[in-house]
Amino acid sequence: MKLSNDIQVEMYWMMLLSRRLDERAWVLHRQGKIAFHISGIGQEAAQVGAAFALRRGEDWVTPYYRDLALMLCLGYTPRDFLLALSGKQGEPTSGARQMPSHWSMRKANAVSHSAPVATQCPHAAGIGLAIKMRKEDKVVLTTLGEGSTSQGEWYEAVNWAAIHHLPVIFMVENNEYAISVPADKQMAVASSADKACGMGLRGISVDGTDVFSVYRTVAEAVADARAGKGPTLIEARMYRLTPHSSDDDDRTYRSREEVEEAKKKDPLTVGRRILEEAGLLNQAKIDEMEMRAKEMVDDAVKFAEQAPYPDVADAMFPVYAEEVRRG
Ligand SMILES: Cc1ncc(C[n+]2csc(CCOP(=O)(O)OP(=O)(O)O)c2C)c(N)n1
Ligand SMILES: [Mg+2]
Repeated sequence: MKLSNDIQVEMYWMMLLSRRLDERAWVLHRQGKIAFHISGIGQEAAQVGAAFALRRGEDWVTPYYRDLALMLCLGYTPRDFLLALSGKQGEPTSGARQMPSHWSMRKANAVSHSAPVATQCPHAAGIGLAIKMRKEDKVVLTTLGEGSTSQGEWYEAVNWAAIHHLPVIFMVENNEYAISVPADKQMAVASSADKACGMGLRGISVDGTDVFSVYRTVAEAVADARAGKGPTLIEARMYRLTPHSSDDDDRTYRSREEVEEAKKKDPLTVGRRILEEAGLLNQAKIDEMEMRAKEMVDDAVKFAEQAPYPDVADAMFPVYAEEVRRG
């Protein structure tokens, strides 16, 4: 479970790349070049920490819409993301039919989710059951927001996974809001992890702004799942630093002071401090990473700009397809 120095720096890099890509999506939206963006800014540490605790490509993931950093760790590329944002041909998750950020990736065992929140959780429980029945050495990670833990699907999935000791990790990315609804109007307990005791599984709350704390917590849950000890519910605490989506104005329900205060616990700042104190990161290295990220984001934007839109005739596939074409 000990992370090498190189891996620790790589984890910071993944957070940084995700952040710069996400920021560019906001710019493109405000320029009128893309129609919609839903952001993962502020949630990168939880996503990268969790991804690095998996055997990527072997384990299964049923993610949710904020998981850009998680998906990048699984092999999704900036070009893939820009194709999705632009609705262009070649977009790998659905050929540009889905909304952006409804991730899926066959080679990464990442399963697409639908727009109703928490529906990815029963999928995870089902995959967990299949893994158990086939006696495979695999686990499933599913993620969701704290607001989504009010959903029936979530309770059903967690209950089922707990009863049958399924190898599932439920990671709640508690960013304090469900659009305009604050967490204390969503649940009467202080943490979504407290809900675990009513369903008979372990519940752990972790600082979701510290990539390494999340890594350790998820790695332990993964080890338990592989050892047949069943599921774990993890709540990663963080703050949604942007509005809910490009169509939301968060000034109507929270103060600027509150948002500014939360920026002190920006996952990039937290990660940078830890790595600098360990002597693993310095300004020169960060400058190099920033340059690399900018090049990759610029390249992705150009690539998507030049890509054609999907063929109109393709709109009927796969709804009316006679054969299943595999992408
Ligand atoms: C069943 C359902 N109800 C309402 C919505 C509209 N909706 C989309 S995202 C969202 C907020 C979810 O909040 P949370 O689970 O905390 O995730 P976050 O967006 O904060 O990451 C809502 C209400 C939906 N997609 N599905
Ligand atoms: Mg939320």
